[in-house]
Amino acid sequence: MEKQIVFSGVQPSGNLTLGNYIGAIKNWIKLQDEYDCNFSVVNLHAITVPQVPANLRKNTLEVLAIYLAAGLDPEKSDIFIQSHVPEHLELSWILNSISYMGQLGRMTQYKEKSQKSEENLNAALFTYPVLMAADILIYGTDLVPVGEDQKQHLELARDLADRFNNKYSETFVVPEPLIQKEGARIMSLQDPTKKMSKSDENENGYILILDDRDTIIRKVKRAVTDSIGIVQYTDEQPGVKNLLNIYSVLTDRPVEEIVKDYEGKGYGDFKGDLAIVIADYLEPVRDRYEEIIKDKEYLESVYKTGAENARKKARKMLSKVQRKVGFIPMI
Ligand code: ATP
Ligand code: LTN
Repeated sequence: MEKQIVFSGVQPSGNLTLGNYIGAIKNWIKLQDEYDCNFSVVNLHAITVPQVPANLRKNTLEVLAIYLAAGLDPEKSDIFIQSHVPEHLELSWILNSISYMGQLGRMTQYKEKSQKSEENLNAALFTYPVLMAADILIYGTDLVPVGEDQKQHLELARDLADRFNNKYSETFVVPEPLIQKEGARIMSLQDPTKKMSKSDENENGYILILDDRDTIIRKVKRAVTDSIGIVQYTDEQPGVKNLLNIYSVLTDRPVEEIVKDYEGKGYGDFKGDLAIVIADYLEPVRDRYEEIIKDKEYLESVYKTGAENARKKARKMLSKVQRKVGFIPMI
C-alpha cells in the first residue's frame, strides 16, 4: 500500500519557542516512519510581516538546523526551504482565482496581524492562507500536523480543494489536520490567555528551544500563576494549567499523576521541578543544534536534496492543475 502523505512547516520569523516545538515539530518526528513526509521552512510566509533580510537568512538556516536537531531525518523525509520550490507560488496564484475575499477576511490570524500593522497593510498577509493551501495541496497531502491556531487555515485549504475538485474534476486530496490533544496550544508564561508566540515583545512570555538552562529556570520562576496556591488543573488557574500541560507532555505522564505529586506543596517546588524538566528536555536538542549549525555544507546538502525531491512531486501536480484550468503546455 502507498504511504499517506504529510506536509507541515514553520516560519523562520524568529527564534522557535517551546510552543512551536510541542505544538508542531515534536509530533512530526514520529510520523517519519509511517508516512511520506515533507517538512518545509516556510520563508515565503515569513515576509508577510517586515523582516530584516540578514535575520531572515540566519533564521532560515536556524530553523532548518532545529528541525534536524529535533530528529527530522533527511533520509526519511524531504526537508526543504519553501522558496526553493517555486511551484507552490504558481499553484497559489491559481488557487487565488477561486478564493473568496470574504472568507480570507475572516481569518483570525489575518485580523490579528492586520491590526498590528494597520498603516502598512500588505496584500501578502491577506492571501497568506492561499499560499498555505498551495503548500499542502501540491503534494496531495493527507495529513497536516499543526497546532490548534492553524485549524482555520486548514479548513480553508480543505474548502479550496473541494471547490477546485467540483469546478474542474477530482484533482486534490482534501487534507485532514492532525492536532495533538495535549500541547496543541501552549500559552504565554506572562499571560496565560494568549498563546506562546515567538513574536511576543515580552521575552519572559516564551521559552526558546535554544534558551540556556539559567534562562529557562528564570523564565519558569517568573511565570504568572495566581493567589490560590494549590497545584491543580482547572480553568480558574490558567497559568498553573498551562505549566501542568507542559510538564505532562514533556514527561509523558498524565496530569493527574503530576498533580498528586504536588499535593500539599507550593508553586515554588512545582516551578523548580518543571524548569529542570524543560531544561533537561531541551539540552540534547540544543547540543545537537550547536553541532549542526556549524556544518554549512551539511545544511546545504539537506536543503538541496530536499528541494530537488519536493520539486519533482510538486511539478507533477502543478502540470495536472494547469491542464485542468486550460493553460496550454509549452511542449
Ligand atoms: P508567530 O507567533 O510569529 O505568529 P508562531 O510562533 O505561531 O508565529 P508559526 O511559524 O506560525 O509560529 O507556527 C509553527 C507551528 O507551531 C504551527 O503548527 C503552529 O500551530 C505551532 N504553534 C505555534 N505556537 C504554538 C503554541 N503556543 N502552542 C502550540 N503550537 C504552536
Ligand atoms: N501558517 C503556518 C505555517 C505554514 C504551514 C504551511 C503549516 C505555512 N504553510 C503548511 C502547515 C502546512 C503558521 O503560521 N504556523
